[in-house]
Amino acid sequence: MRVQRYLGRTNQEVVNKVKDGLGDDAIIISTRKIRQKGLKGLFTKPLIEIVAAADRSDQTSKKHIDRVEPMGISVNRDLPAPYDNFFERLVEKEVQKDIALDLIRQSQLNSQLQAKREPLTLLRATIDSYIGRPHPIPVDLDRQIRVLFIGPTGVGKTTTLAKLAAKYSIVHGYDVGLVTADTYRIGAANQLEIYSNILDIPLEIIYSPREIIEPLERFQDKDIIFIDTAGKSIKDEDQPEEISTLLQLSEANEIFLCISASTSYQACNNIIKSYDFIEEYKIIYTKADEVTSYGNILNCCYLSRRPISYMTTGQSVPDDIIVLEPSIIRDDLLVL
Ligand SMILES: Nc1nc2c(ncn2[C@@H]2O[C@H](COP(=O)(O)OP(=O)(O)OP(=O)(O)O)[C@@H](O)[C@H]2O)c(=O)[nH]1
Ligand SMILES: [Mg+2]
Repeated sequence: MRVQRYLGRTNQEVVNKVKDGLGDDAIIISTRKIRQKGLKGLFTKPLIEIVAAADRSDQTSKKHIDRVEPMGISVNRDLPAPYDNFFERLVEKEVQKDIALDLIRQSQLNSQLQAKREPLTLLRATIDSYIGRPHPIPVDLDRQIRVLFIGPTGVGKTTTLAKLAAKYSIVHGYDVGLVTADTYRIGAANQLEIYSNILDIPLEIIYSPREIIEPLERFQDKDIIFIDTAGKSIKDEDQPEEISTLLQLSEANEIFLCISASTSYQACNNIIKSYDFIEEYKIIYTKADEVTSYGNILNCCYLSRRPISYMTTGQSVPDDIIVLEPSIIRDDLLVL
């Protein structure tokens, strides 16, 4: 993938430069207006900057673009056909209006570059690029993996953990250990104990984040350790410190934030903000079987800018979990 930055006075001028530089198959990654620095900038029109990328399979050093940053522009909502219909459809599927517009504007810009492609094809590609590739736990493990589950109360953390623990132990044949740090709710540890007995996987219970050290020592020969945490309200002020301590002491290398697929735009915004203190995590969208469209998942992807991983589709352990390919969301949003 070759990535280039182009500047010009008008959109059309910059798009032409992109075409000349990267060819007709380039895709626009971001666009923004920039002002020149100093006094001169106050008296001159801002320039348009477009960053675009093109596949260059002949290149030895490839920069892998995993996901595209949304443009974050607001526009005139007077859209030409067929984009006006796409806009209506996305909004009907609960995509936030500003996000739907952003997607459409990005697709329109790309249509200036790739005139041969259908608008629907361009919109599909734009949605995919906003969602990004999924990052599930690797199947080929070459070292011990420690997987930590976090998220609001009742979203399905423990059930999702049990699904993945069952898959990695039964299907992939790995030696698995379970730790639960959830001793807040009566019966919480018991819930995981039941899975531990059924799956014949050992479980350790800890009563404070600092107690994680010993179970990890006992599990030092395990291939993969799943760590469950208590669901917390985003208003809980102790949460960042507790999770940070657990993260630090457990040296977790896979962190999954579970968010319900029905989470509204505003609620998702609040959740994402409350977990901002974590440098790297991936999102699992749970309870997808309980929603009629995946618009809120797209909203959340847009807001979080974090990688996606899995989607859970029911209560059954271990069956109701899939790797979340962007096409699953995109096809739902674009089907009438
Ligand atoms: N419909 C549906 N229900 C689910 C799914 N995943 C979990 N559940 C149900 O959601 C409820 C809560 O699941 P838990 O796994 O206990 O959720 P949790 O996030 O661990 O809850 P706390 O630990 O209390 O914060 C249970 O009744 C699960 O069976 C799913 O994908 N679809
Ligand atoms: Mg739980």
